[in-house]
Amino acid sequence: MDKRVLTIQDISCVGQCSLTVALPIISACGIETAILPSSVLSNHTAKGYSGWTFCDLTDEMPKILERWQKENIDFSAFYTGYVSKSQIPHILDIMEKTARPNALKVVDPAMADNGKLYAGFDDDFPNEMKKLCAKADVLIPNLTEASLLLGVPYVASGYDKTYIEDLCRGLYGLGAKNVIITGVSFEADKLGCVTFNGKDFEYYFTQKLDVSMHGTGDIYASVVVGALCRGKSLLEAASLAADFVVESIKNTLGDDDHWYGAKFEKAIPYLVSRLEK
Ligand code: PXL
Repeated sequence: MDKRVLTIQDISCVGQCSLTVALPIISACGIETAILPSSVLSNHTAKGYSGWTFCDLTDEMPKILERWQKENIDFSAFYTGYVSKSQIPHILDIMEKTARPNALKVVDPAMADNGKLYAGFDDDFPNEMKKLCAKADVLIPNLTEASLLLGVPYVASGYDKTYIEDLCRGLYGLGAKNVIITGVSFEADKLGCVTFNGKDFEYYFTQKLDVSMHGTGDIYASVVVGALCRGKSLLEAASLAADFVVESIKNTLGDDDHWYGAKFEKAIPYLVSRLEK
């Protein structure tokens, strides 16, 4: 039977993040992708737009689950992103009731960046998110999310390997079987990630481009999901995702009209060719 991923995150109608990124990327990896929208927003809530609409879809979750159970619909992998606090118990229920044997659970605790929670998330959100992280086969936080989950101060730069590896151990201690922390940088011109499986740490770095683009965390996690479903190892998936984000950013640089996200679409042929290798 072919694999089928369920991804649970918001639809930001415009802005190249969450489902408008996950669906095309995982599909381009050759994997059937089902969606459960957690909310519908006119656009993302990050810097640039002056406001947004927000429609919460929590109440739909148990109704959709009930239908899926009647239809015997099940999934070989789950990938969760931007969700609200009240949805976490529903998501745990959905994972429990619709998982095929050995289903993969990838959790991006999408809630914060650059030292701050996203607009609309309260200070208690990381505590609730920990419950989802505890079930993750692969947990993919950025440095801000890692420090919020562990209740330790966020350090923007100047940290060392001990700091990063302690974060990994802490996240593993929450229950996640594997951890990928993104946005790790020890040298001014290099940016990358670390993977930890409870035993070994592995690092992968790319050139650091001097820009921060919205949605790159979602692009990264989507490639990890697609690559893992294609049988790649954790480090292969983590490094392909990093390279794909760099390609997407390079396609966007210099276009001042395109401030709201990264042009990942133009890098899809690169992704597909790397997956064939
Ligand atoms: O990329 C994470 C994300 C997802 N969805 C919405 C967001 C953000 C980040 O700001 O605003 C609606």
